[in-house]
Amino acid sequence: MAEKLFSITEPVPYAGKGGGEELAFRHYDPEEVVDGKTMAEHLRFAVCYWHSLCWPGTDPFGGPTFDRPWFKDDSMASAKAKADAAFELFSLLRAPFFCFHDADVRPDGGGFAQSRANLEEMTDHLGALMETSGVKLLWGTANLFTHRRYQAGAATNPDPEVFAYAAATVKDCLDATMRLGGENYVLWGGREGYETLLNTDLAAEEKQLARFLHLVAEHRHKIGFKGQLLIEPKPQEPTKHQHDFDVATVSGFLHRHGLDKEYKLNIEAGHAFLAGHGFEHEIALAQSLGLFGSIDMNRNDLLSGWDTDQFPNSVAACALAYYEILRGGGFGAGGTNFDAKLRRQSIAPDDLLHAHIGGMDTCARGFKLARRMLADGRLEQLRRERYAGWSGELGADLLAGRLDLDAIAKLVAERGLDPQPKSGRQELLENIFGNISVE
Ligand code: XLS
Ligand code: NI
Ligand code: NI
Repeated sequence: MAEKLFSITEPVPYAGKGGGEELAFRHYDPEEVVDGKTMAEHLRFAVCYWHSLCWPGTDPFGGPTFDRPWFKDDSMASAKAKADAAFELFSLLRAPFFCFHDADVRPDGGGFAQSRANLEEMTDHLGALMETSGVKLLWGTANLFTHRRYQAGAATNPDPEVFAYAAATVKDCLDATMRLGGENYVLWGGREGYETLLNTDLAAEEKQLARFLHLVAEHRHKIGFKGQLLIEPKPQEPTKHQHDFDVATVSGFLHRHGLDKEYKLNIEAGHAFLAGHGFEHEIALAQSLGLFGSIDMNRNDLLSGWDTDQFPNSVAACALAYYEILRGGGFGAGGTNFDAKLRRQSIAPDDLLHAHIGGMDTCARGFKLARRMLADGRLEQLRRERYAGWSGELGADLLAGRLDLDAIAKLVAERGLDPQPKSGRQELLENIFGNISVE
């Protein structure tokens, strides 16, 4: 390694609460065994390549603020230096996984053939780094939104040549993900939406997007990729309306097009908020629809109203999210990806360590709180009691369709039903949540 980027060379230690060191975990001990699995196995943390290694600190008003050695040019040598630094970061953080887009890891070759060759060479390089470090790939994905060819979308572009270019790019990325043993493949339709309905054919775009997703699913079966295919919903930004608006919208789309057995969802905290939902709502809905896959654990600044991609810092918010994940049985192939970036004044490489350590500690505390909420049992008990009537005779008859409207009307009249409202006990439930402590 050419230059020393970080101030430490040994992996971040677990110092426990009150530990003196700054670059140490206080709550996340990757090796701690909880319910028969290590915390690393429960949480399945992933560091994202794009925000941590590629984003230079730009915002809509200002240029780069970060100065990293590999920013000097877009050569293969710089791409390899960036990859080496990436794996140094993953290893220092003891992160079991990482995630990447093609465009994060390879220089743009100026055309399809050269970009593909660059990706292949970088896939070998990443494979070697994974081998020596033991870091695994949570998911790969294709960047179908940065290049100007995608200004009007990829799959939903009015020009079929753009669709074809995007499809060819996804093929290469899925192949690369499989070669690297990726456990998931994500599709985030960054520009699959519109700015104005005046130039948009919604029905045509829906058909195109469905065809695209079928192509990816067919290719996955053809090459025998065993990982999960995931769609990441987001309602807006960069466009004003996105086809993959939220969990409910994507679920409807998948069912309409016979894709519900092929795809699950990667749910991002900030995107849920932009769609007007709580993160835990999106997770719970995906769980109930059998579509839950993985999470991007990055929050928004709720005052600024856009996708600020910040590291999580609320134990309560993380607990509510992990509670829904645990209620559904925990992660399968998914994990906790930090699709999160530093603030643009945090220009020191060590800030990347502080950010992830804080995020991992917060998640670990949230996870432990969620576990205690489940183990405590009162919340689940009160929920069960609230619906208990449905396990009785009337509930069973109604659900099984044994009564039509005439029969129901007759029954209500004959029995003189006069149902009385009951308390939803929200404050009691919130107090129970508030009184269960992390330790
Ligand atoms: C953008 C998305 C993106 C995906 C991967 O808002 O969150 O980063 O996670 O393409
Ligand atoms: Ni996002
Ligand atoms: Ni994301």
